Amino acid sequence: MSKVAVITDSTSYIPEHIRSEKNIVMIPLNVIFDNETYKEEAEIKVDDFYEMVSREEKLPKTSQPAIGELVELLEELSKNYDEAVMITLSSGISGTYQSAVAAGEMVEGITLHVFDSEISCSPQAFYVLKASELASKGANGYDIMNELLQMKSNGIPAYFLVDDLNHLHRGGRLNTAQLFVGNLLQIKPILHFDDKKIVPFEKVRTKKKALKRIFDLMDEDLKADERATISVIHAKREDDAVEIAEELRGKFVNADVSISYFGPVIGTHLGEGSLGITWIKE
Ligand code: MYR
Repeated sequence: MSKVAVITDSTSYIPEHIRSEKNIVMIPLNVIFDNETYKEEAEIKVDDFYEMVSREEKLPKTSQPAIGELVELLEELSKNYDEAVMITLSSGISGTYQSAVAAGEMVEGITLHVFDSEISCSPQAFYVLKASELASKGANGYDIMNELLQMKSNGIPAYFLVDDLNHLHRGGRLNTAQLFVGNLLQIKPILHFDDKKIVPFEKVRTKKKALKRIFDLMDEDLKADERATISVIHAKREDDAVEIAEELRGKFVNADVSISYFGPVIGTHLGEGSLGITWIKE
């Protein structure tokens, strides 16, 4: 039986205790404040990050893990595993996927399968948790990849809102035309991923209306008694996230509703105040 390691990059924001319980290996992306580089989740935690953003004059930048770190990780894993499945954030917003593929080609003694989640954060975590469940049951890398591809083709709805579109534009993850329309019409677009990239899903005028629209989309997709996993994601808006999660628990009585966060790397590009909702049917 092939022994398979499951690797995620840090942007799935799976809490440390769950990673260690489920034997999930994490490789961090970096945030850079004025030439000082921090590995998120390891050297800078989410609360310290938002505190630093409010203190520092210059806004932070981000970077993918260095190929050397990926190579080192794979060499280490090759001592105990035959294969590894690595689930990355979307290749349309980060070079992490490409670097992982390159690292996999450089290391002998372990076969690396790299899965492009085409998204990030909690929806990426859904794939990671599935991969770890399958690996623990003895599935090989190809079977795990096929299962993840099936999940992708079933679709994982995910919508998010930002207070200020300029963060996404400044980091090159939203094009100028989209920024212009949003700012000119003072619109708070509901954003989502299409073909690996961030695009407006619908143009709505207020955050309240945007949340109502996302709730409507959930009603169309999920029956009130359906079993599902729902995640409410926030960038330093815990009170809002708690309120939304409570409302969702009341609406979808058999759903497992939890709260996650936009950590340092994703928070750099979305900005404080962002909110997201994603769900997956059982
Ligand atoms: C890098 O420097 O390689 C990381 C770039 C990360 C870009 C993040 C853009 C925002 C992603 C939002 C995800 C929302 C998922 C619900």
